[in-house]
Amino acid sequence: MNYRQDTIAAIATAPGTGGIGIIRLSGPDAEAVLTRVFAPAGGTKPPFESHRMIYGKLADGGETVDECMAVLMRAPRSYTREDVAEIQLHGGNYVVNRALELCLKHGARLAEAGEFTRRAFLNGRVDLSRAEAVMELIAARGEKEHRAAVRQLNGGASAFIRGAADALAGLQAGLVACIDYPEEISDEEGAGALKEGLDSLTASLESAIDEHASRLIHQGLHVALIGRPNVGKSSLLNALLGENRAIVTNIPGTTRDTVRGEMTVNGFRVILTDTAGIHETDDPVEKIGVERSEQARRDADAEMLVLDGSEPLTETDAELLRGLGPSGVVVINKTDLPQTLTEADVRTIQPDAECLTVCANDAASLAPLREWLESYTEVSDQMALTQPRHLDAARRAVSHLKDALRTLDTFTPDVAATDLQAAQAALSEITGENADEKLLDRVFSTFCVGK
Ligand SMILES: Nc1nc2c(ncn2[C@@H]2O[C@H](COP(=O)(O)OP(=O)(O)OP(=O)(O)O)[C@@H](O)[C@H]2O)c(=O)[nH]1
Ligand SMILES: [Mg+2]
Repeated sequence: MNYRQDTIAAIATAPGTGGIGIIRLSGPDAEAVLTRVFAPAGGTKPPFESHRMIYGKLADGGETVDECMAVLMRAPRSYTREDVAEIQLHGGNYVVNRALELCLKHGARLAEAGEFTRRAFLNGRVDLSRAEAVMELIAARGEKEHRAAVRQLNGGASAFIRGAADALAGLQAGLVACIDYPEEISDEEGAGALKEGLDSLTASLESAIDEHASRLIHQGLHVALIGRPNVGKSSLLNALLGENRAIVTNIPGTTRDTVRGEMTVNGFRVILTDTAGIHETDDPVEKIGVERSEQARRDADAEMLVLDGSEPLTETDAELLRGLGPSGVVVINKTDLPQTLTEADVRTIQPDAECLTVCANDAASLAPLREWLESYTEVSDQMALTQPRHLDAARRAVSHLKDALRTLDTFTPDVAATDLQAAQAALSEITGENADEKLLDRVFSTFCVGK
């Protein structure tokens, strides 16, 4: 999409019926379009006073469409730094869509996804990382997602990347001096200082790439409850969620398909997946259920392997224990019954596994399980780079910096210069400096229309 100087319009509020619905216009004709569709009450005449809400009527020819409020925000004191008008209507589907049609009929063009924010970016109001933060803020479902978005919106990631880009520019200048004045700076001496600088820049970027926080923010923590039939997986799911999500009976094989539930831990979403008990079966439906359990186990970030403390360890238990990864926890359930399975049995197969004992019928006994989930959702308060696109660009920058370090070892500074340029290009993708249309299309296509 090419950036155009025309006037765009869109419904800025969510679809459906609400208290109010807002139409937003941006561009050189925002005021002209507003004047054509909106008649202020009390004799107010255009030109409208900037940033002042006025009451009036939205009219299509002689027909009143709605009584509404309108505000004009003259450039550059607006979201897009262009003239922006907003019309606040009664939030019915019909009224809002009719108002939009009216604006389109009177000279505006329907905005594309993210086009208002794209204009804010192109007019230099926000950099790309801050523009993306607007969308992250809208999408935030929990406290931590919200906090990360606000940090990004306040320029946290941008400031960090600009600092890194400045440091890199300094290193590039040093390298150019090495190339241009080889007689003044011996290669070895120059390369030594450069390498130190590259090392510290690489380390600072690597420590800012927070994969774990990024995944927690964008996907939440996915935990699968795994075990043979009747050990109490569904009971544990229900107890952790505090609701009767999955069916519980004393009949083995009660859960036949995966059942999901969400809870919040440390401000992050935790998605628990209860699964069908894993066992050998010829029943075709049960077979599919067991396959789904195994798939859920593979897809999850972490696994709760549930065992029944009131029964001896079975071959299926042992096999599941052998397959337990480092992100798994063993949960010995039914501790209210006489115990025939102990932690020592688990240790014979998985000597280092974390092992918790609980009783699904006793909420207080689940505290260690909740603590385990909490430890999994701990992140640094800084959360420097968490946006997937930023992580990808920062990772590429790090890889180019490492290439440069290797080339410096072979005293080929001109090759290193190319690596540093590539690193600089990757960093500037984050803030959007010199961003090409393709990158902007990719970023803004994820936005909603009207933002
Ligand atoms: N005494 C006692 N019974 C429990 C406990 N947890 C679960 N149960 C009982 O064990 C039986 C099986 O529980 P479920 O939660 O359905 O077990 P499941 O692992 O989901 O079983 P499937 O869906 O068949 O794989 C039910 O009768 C539960 O009431 C517990 O901690 N103590
Ligand atoms: Mg079950």
